Amino acid sequence: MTATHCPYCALQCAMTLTPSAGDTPVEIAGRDFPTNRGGLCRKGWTAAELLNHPERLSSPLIRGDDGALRPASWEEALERVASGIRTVQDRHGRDGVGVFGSGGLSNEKAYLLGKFARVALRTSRIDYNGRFCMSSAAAAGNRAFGLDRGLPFPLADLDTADTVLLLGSNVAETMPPFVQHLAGARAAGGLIVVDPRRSPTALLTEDGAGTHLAPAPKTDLILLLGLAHILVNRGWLDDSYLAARTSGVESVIRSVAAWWPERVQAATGVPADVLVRTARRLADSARTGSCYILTGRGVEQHSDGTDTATAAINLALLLGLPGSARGGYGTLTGQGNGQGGREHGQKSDQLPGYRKITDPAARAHLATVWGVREEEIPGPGVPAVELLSTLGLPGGVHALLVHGANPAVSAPDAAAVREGLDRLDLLVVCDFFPSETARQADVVLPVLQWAEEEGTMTNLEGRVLRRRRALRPPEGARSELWVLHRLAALLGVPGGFPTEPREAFEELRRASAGGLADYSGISYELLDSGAEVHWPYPAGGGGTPRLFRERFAHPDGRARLVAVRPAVIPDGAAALGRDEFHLATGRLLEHYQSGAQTRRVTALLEAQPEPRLQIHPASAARLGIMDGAPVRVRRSGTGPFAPRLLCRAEVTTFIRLDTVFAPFHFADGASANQVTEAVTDPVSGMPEFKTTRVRIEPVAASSEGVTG
Ligand SMILES: Nc1nc2c(c(=O)[nH]1)N[C@H]1C(S)=C(S)[C@@H](COP(=O)(O)OP(=O)(O)OC[C@H]3O[C@@H](n4cnc5c(=O)[nH]c(N)nc54)[C@H](O)[C@@H]3O)O[C@H]1N2
Ligand SMILES: Nc1nc2c(c(=O)[nH]1)N[C@H]1C(S)=C(S)[C@@H](COP(=O)(O)OP(=O)(O)OC[C@H]3O[C@@H](n4cnc5c(=O)[nH]c(N)nc54)[C@H](O)[C@@H]3O)O[C@H]1N2
Ligand code: SF4
Ligand SMILES: [Mo]
Repeated sequence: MTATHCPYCALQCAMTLTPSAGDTPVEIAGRDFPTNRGGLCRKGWTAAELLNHPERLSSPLIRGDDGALRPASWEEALERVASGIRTVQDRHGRDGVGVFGSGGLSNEKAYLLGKFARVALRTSRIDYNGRFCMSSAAAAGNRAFGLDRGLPFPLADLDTADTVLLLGSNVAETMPPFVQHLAGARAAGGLIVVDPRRSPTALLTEDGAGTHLAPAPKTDLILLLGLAHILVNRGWLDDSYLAARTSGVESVIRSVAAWWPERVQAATGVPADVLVRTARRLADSARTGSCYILTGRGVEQHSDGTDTATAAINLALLLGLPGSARGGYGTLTGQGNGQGGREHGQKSDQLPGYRKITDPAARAHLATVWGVREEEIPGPGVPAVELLSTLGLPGGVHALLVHGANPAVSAPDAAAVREGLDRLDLLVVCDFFPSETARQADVVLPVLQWAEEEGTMTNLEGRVLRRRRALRPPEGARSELWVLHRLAALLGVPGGFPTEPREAFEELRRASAGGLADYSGISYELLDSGAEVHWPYPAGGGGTPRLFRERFAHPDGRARLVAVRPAVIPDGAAALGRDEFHLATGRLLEHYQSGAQTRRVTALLEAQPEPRLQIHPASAARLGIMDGAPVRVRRSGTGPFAPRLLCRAEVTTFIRLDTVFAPFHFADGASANQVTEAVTDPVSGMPEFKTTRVRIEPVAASSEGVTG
């Protein structure tokens, strides 16, 4: 029996794997752990089916002259990659090669991938799918606290909360075992869910358990300014905390002055009296109980996501919560290693230990650890959406290495990304399944799955944990560390790329030492001893389950309130043209991300075989759309040949009249990212997945099929 963790989301539910003689090589059982307490969701329970799946890649593939992918030896495939990289770099310079990483990679892989880009490829062009996921909340956290760790406290602290304000997060589907940590707040009637949909999480507020606020999409910033306005006006601020622990409060007080409740009601649709009641609840709880404010992708994946997360942090600071024993602010990290993945150097502007690549001291430290000259380390690159927009174009990237992402499905304006991937001289994809991105590749390299290798992950609480090997990998697949090691050697960098995860972790410890995300006191032995390990964990010190208790991470020790303002002030429904809707995209319980994994699990695909567009009955009736009927969704203002999302309608009262919702887990014409736009937040580079203006048409049954 092997004790490990789920391959999917950032809750990193603990599980045991027991060898099995049945259809799957192991049997999965939940294991007691602070985040899941033995519980697993449907994705976790069924994860073993992918280990011996018939579509599992077991040999490298190379695109032949006939245009088809054919099996090849590792030697031939790696030589093809290395020579392709050399050709592109000769022609276009070092930055002609790009790397696209992932918050799904273990800490060891993420670290060595960043090092591979900077030391073996010497390219600045590396970024990762976490840019789609955590970048706005990370930017806001860095700005306010001087440090970004999703939850600066253990998840179990939520258990004692009597009030939890959950903005743009649907944990009932995205992290089902999380819901048990909301039991206290629900029992106290204090779960407040902010979501334009009556999502399964919003339903948890029913029967006296709390309140559901359903603002128009992308009006959360105004909603938060409105709540802050009420706190200020009623004198419900924690003045002594603000004086002792923060700076910038005056400018925030001024900036919320104009957001009186009736004005906020007009912009968001949330009634003024509900706003006042919500503010009172937060203030009472912060004073006498325990109050948490949490954000998810619903408020972060907008072009103003950093400012919206900042407004949520400001609200928490006005209430005196961050770093106190009476509550806090946190963002719910998404991918399995979404936290660790953003600490070890996959970000275009970052070096390991959450260091800035422009900081001379950081560069000098890494130059020593890596045994290179400081000036050999490239400068900052460009964030993911920009990187993907340059594929195959002059001055852009002409070869791309993809590790742990499926941007052909998950990137905004995915059809344009697929065209860019086609323009590349060389696309190399490491995966264990023929994902949509892998299908476009010139070389596909089959790597190991979670239960076949050792490693560490860092969950949404900044808790570092061990992933353990329970199975022998299939013949033909190789570990990603081995791939990087071999490729580096072929590129003339024979040393410095260990193939053993433990050795990679030892180097990561040194690389992170002294950085914000300091792992230097953590070892495999420590993790295996069952110790609770939260970073920062400096050598010779201890871990940090609760951050900011004494001071924030800015040099003056204070948290910064930063005044933020909405860029555009929507005028209620008038912001939309006639027959226009806000398309919000997001998740279903059964599928994970681009669906590359979960669309291959029988029970999950049977439960959710295709996307459905949630639309309100009144809107559907106006457009002549019946429940279950095929519809075509197109971005407003696009021409007749622009990409469309084709799916069936799900007519439901659980959504606002002006909003429709589609999951993004499906491919090709059923991909929601056919319609989303590559618009990004100016601070973080986070794409706006959560609002696109669309028009919807019923599809005559005979004119076009609906794909699943
Ligand atoms: N089942 C499942 N679980 C997952 C994942 C998965 O793919 N599938 N992925 C993991 C990852 S990487 C992530 S990042 C997390 C994401 O976890 P969540 O953030 O919980 O997931 P989403 O469905 O993207 O968005 C949450 C909610 O935001 C709402 N929303 C949309 N627009 C707005 C808005 O303008 N304002 C507000 N207030 N709400 C809005 C949507 O209606 C939706 O219910 O989930 C993780 N867990
Ligand atoms: N419209 C819309 N689009 C979105 C979002 C949204 O809410 N709406 N959410 C965004 C968010 S938050 C995220 S996080 C992204 C994620 O989107 P993607 O980056 O596409 O994520 P996955 O589908 O998890 O893709 C992971 C791929 O890597 C493979 N893989 C898994 N583990 C490993 C590994 O260790 N090594 C290697 N080499 N491969 C591995 C899997 O088989 C899979 O093919 O999608 C974003 N896209
Ligand atoms: S909640 Fe996340 S970590 Fe837990 S079982 Fe489900 S997918 Fe896995
Ligand atoms: Mo994510």
